[in-house]
Amino acid sequence: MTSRAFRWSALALAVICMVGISTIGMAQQSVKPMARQIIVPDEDRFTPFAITVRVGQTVEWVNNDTDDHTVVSNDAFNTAGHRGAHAILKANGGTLRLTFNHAGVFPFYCAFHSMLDADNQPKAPGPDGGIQDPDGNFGTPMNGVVTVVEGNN
Ligand SMILES: [Cu+2]
Repeated sequence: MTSRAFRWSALALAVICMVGISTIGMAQQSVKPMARQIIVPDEDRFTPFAITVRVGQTVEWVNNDTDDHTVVSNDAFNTAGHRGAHAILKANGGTLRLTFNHAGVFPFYCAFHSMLDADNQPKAPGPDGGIQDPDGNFGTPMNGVVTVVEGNN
C-alpha cells in the first residue's frame, strides 16, 4: 500500500467510525427506556414488591399465576397518576401496562388478595374473602409500590 493509499484508508476509517458513533448516539436518544416488569409468580404476590422508574417509563404487570389477580390504585397515597386504576390481570399471562408521566408514588394492591383498612393500609382479606391456609393464616396482603422519579430517560 502506498502512503497516499494508506492516508485515504485511514481517513475513510475515521469517517466510518465517526458516522458509526453518531448513529449509536442517535439510537440511544430515540429508543424509549424498556418497560419494567412486575410479575405475579405462581402465588399471591407481586415481585418485586417495590420498583423505581423514571418519568416516561412504562411498567408492565404480568400474571404468571393460574388465578386471576387485579391491580388497584391506592388513591389515598397515589401521587403518580392513573388514579382510579382497577384492572384485572387474567390468569396465565394477563398483562397491564401503565406509563407514568410525572413523578410520585403509585401504591397498588390486588382487590382479591388484599383490602384497605380504615387508614388505607393494605391488609390480608380475612375471613370474609380471604384464602385461609391450614394453619388459619390469611397470608400477606398482595400489594406493591411504584416510585416514579425525575431523570434522564
Ligand atoms: Cu390477587
